Amino acid sequence: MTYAELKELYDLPFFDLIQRSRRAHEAHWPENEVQLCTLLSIKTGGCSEDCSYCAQSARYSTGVDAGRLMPKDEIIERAEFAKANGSTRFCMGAAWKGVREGTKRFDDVIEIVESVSQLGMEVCTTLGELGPTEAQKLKEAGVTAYNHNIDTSPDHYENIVSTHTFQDRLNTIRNAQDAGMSICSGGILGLGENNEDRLKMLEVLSGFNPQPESVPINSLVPIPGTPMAEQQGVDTFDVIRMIALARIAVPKAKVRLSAGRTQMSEEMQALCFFAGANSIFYGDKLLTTCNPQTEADLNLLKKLGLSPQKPRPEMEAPACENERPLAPACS
Ligand code: SAM
Ligand code: DTB
Ligand code: SF4
Repeated sequence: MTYAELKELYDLPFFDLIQRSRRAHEAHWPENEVQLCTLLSIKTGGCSEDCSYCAQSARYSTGVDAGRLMPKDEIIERAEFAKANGSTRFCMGAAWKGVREGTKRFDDVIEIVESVSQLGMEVCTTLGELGPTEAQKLKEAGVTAYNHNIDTSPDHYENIVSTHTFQDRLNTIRNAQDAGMSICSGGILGLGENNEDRLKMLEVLSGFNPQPESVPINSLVPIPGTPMAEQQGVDTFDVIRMIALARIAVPKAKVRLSAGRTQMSEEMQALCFFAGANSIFYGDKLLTTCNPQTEADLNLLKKLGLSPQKPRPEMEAPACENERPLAPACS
């Protein structure tokens, strides 16, 4: 969808917008299901990048120490626990600029993915930049989806990160798609962006070919010590509008209500589900920050008559729909 189309929808009265997104939601996701995804930080902190929102950048004093890659056995144990608790996707995150073939770190990750992929959950990784070879190897090892967020608009990106570019993010996404992995890509609300930036972010996401399999919408968790520590929270209705727009712009994607849920009321989350969210991170920790307790999440789903989505471990990447380019080039 173009910026102009998104803007027209954004300017609708709130109820008109969520009525439209509800229709798109029901057309593609009639089952009243919510996907439960468990996140695990397999390598925490000490990252060379300067993403100004991130607790794990070595540039800021956030109290998050640099750790080593978690041993495989421990990761498998956590993945089995996640599966036993109803998660159908296991997402492993590493605080790296990226991974390179021929390094011990990459060989270790490949071994971990091979083992986790035997457990019958969708396997997602988020390891930073990938080249074509790394993407191919991860796909062969069993990664179903690669998470790489564009985070904000092309124009605003340089205000939040200086150690890599928006185009670098697009290149990794292209490499992951070319290797046959599904893409999980979304962004963060509350990075000092304006409405235009938010809509331009969605324009880029909806222009991917194929479109992302999932779109995480994170609300900034302000981390003391980072340049974003004092950012104002985003208005509740703006978050819901973005969920609604994501549902309309990328109708077949899972729209994941991601970071920031501990600050959201049950009523707000219910409106997000109504407007088109159908996935959450499940488990009491995200990467370094808190997430709602699992029991609270299960209770909320029950109260709303929603059920956890059934597993689809064989998930294939969506096919390209035509010869459109990946996304508008950065200017
Ligand atoms: N290093 C990898 C990367 O940059 O893609 C993977 C890990 S990174 C922490 C994954 C994503 O988490 C970021 O792209 C960002 O969208 C989200 N994130 C990180 N810190 C956050 C925060 N404080 N609040 C909200 N979302 C955050
Ligand atoms: C995504 O979009 N959000 C998740 C996951 N992908 C990797 C990460 C949220 C991190 C929130 C801050 C923290 O826990 O450090
Ligand atoms: Fe590193 Fe990813 Fe955090 Fe950026 S978002 S500092 S790349 S871990």
